[in-house]
Amino acid sequence: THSYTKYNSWDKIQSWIASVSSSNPNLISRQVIGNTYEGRPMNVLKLGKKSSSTKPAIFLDCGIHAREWISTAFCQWFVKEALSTYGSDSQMTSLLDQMDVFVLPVFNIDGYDYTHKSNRMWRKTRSRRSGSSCIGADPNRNFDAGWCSLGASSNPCSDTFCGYTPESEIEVKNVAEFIRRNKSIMKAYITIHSYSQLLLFPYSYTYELAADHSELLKVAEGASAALRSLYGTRYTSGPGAATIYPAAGGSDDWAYDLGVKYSYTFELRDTGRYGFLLPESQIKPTCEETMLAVKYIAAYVQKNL
Ligand code: 0X9
Ligand code: ZN
Ligand code: ZN
Repeated sequence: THSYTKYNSWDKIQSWIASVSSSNPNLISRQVIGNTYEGRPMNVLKLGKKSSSTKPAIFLDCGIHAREWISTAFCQWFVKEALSTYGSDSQMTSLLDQMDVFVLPVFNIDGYDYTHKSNRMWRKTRSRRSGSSCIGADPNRNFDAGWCSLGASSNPCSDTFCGYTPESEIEVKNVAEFIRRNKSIMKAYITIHSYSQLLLFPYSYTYELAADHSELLKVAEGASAALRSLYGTRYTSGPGAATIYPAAGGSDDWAYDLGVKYSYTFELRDTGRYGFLLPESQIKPTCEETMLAVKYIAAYVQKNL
């Protein structure tokens, strides 16, 4: 059975998606944005008070990389907290009254399922192409943002394989199409990864600073301070290229260049002791502190609509 403090299998997450999305029709609905390579439906949950007019929105995704299980746990936590604190937490209430939050609980479902059944350290998608026996591409190298120019590999066997063309991975195409279709309402893009305790923003495909660099940095530092206030967990903020490494084709850079100004990549706990194998006992504290950072960004976006 599904638990917010465990790493749930895809099957459990899938039935959770069905039940949570029918639990409160005034606050949550779901839509399928396409299927994965292996045919699994990609559900996006829309959180927000039902309204007759179209609301500005935030897009949040988890599980771009298969082995980063704490990421996937966070999206489930976010949905739970949104539903359970709407009406009592003034910030969540005001956020969901004014905006919609689109949550993609697992971006790379095929890969995630594979990490549960075969190889815990799998990162990429599970797509195949004739001519190579190697499987999958790195979804966070497959977006159309300086594609495959830097920090990505054109070798299909590499863990950072950029794919055969931008958006060659159907999961990337489905998300990109959804965000393009909803471009006029998308005010923020937040993507959750692990690990290293970083809050990154564009760019990663170049060392050049983004036009909105100082504002993005200011908001990231505010969000990191909010996160740290709970348990003292320290995060470093900065542009991807200079803060972690240069790497082209990422979703954050792509969303930013599309016009979604507040574009952030979280790298959750820890700093390497457990790495991708973060114990389940850390799910709750990690998610609770991360909520504060995500809510900080959301509040800033809301205030500046
Ligand atoms: O390399 C990545 O895709 C991310 N780190 S991870 O360890 N989770 O794989 C960092 C992504 C930063 N943003 C871009 N490179 N665009
Ligand atoms: Zn990642
Ligand atoms: Zn809570």
